[in-house]
Amino acid sequence: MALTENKSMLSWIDEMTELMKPSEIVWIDGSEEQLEQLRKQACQSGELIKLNEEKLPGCYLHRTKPNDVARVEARTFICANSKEEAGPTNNWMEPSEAYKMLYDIARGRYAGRTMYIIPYSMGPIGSEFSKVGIELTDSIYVVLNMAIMTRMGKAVLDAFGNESNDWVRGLHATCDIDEEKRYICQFPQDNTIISVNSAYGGNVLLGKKCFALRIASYQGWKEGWMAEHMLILGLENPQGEIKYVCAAFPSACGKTNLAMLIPPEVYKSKGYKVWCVGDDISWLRIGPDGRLWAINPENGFFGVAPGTNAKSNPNALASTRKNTIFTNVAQNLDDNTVWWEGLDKNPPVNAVEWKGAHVNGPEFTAQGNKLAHPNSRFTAPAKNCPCVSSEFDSTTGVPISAIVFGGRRAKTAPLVYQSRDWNHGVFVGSTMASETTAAATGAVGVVRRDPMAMIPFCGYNMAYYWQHWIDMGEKLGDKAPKIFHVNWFRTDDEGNFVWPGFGDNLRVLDWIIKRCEGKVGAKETAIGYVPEVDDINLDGLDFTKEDLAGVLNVDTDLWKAEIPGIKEFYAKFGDKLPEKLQAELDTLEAKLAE
Ligand code: OXD
Ligand code: MN
Repeated sequence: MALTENKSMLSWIDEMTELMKPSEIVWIDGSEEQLEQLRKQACQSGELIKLNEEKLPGCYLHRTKPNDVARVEARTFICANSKEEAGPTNNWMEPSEAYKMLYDIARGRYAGRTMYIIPYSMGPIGSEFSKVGIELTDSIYVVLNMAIMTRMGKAVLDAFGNESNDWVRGLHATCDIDEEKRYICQFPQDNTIISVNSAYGGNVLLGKKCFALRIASYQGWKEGWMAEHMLILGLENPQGEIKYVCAAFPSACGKTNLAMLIPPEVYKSKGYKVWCVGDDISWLRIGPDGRLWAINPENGFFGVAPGTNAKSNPNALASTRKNTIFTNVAQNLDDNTVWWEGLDKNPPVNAVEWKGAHVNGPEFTAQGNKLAHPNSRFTAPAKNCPCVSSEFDSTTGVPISAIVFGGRRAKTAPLVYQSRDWNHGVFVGSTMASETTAAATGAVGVVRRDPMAMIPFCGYNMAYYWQHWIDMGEKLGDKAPKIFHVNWFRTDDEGNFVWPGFGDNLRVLDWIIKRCEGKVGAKETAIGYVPEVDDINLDGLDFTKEDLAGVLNVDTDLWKAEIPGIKEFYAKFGDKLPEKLQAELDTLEAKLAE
């Protein structure tokens, strides 16, 4: 029986039922009973493996097909009405052609299968920030992951009511997991997402990247708010005051680690604490007080497992100890637990590697093989996190004091700098870049531009997106958060990272908050404000002031060498590039020439 009487929902579901021809239809009501029954069913079919109930209560392991282990940007399309609206950084397909192609691929593909109807809310149910979606899927794995990553079930529909048509349609069909016919398509003008031939998280948990970033960034543009690829954290000082920061880094630059940071001892002992509101996405609106407020639209973490350990991120590890779904990690058959590279130094002897082969872990890894896929994941409830913020479910969100951009740069960007003002900050975000590492591409030091870490996720022309940022800054006026850039990845001449990173990044956050409060000065450089060496607290750290001066150094020649790359990147946007950004580029060039 349908869980809603909303006509726009029911008629779309009817249309999709006609197209997909499911043998059975199940509405997901969000009850623990129903989810438990689905877990049992998935264990019987082999889709999930139940892990050790004592050591990992409520945890399961899932293996995807080896050809389906990551987001596929080359097969991700923004089906805007015109190519120009999708912009030069997105793949584009004409919407009617895309619908035809996708419906041809998907037609009848639920035959003999169950269609699960998942009503979900991105953001706390009933919050003004929140948006509702319906995902149709034939995968229990998707249902169970969505149950962790979103607020879902009947309560969402009850709060949404029967009138509104403002909800996102999401169709997922597993089909044959055929890479050649895999498509992840967003139709921003129609509030619609269609994903076929994949069963991997980022491509099929439609609430996450597809909705909360691609569709939502478009909605934010039209409706006057912002959807960003940003973590949200709260930094509590010994007086109990909490200041909130949003930060955007490209994938694989440590967002989850920063979001759950454990302060170094000198800070902890004084009473400093870090609270995690979100590790990946934030939705930002101007509040009644004129400040910028943020919520995390998600309800869980879809984190990369390899490298997560008791030292790098104890809070993330703790989050995975119950009610978690692991994807493509290794299984330890001796105690039916999980393992991944970087968890500890002891790969299990009696192991099943991520593709399902039974191997001797130490021998297998000694031969250079990976037991867990490098993009293996945990899907963990946010409430599991020991440092989850008390504001996590707040319907009004948290007020943002600072926005931090970051990238992986060996030499150019200093440890931290502050933009001169909002528009300069937008310029800094728009020129964000990371250098590739040898492990990733074989070509070391290739600069990849990833503005605001949104290159794979902006649902419309990035030039319009930048203009939207500029417009938001105008509305915020002097209540706008201050904008910073950080780089934890400066290297010495031997290629070793200089700054210790991890928990010690709090020392940089501390400076950022002091700047927001006007409690500390700074040195003006061509690229913005850089800390004075005495203003970053190095207590308890084996790191000299000379070392610090080294990572704070702004090398004018290197920055001059940056300019042609920025120009080349901006040129892609032609006359759509906001004038204010061109002006910022001219200012930078002039300041570097001084
Ligand atoms: C992610 C990503 O999975 O950014 O969060 O790739
Ligand atoms: Mn991400």
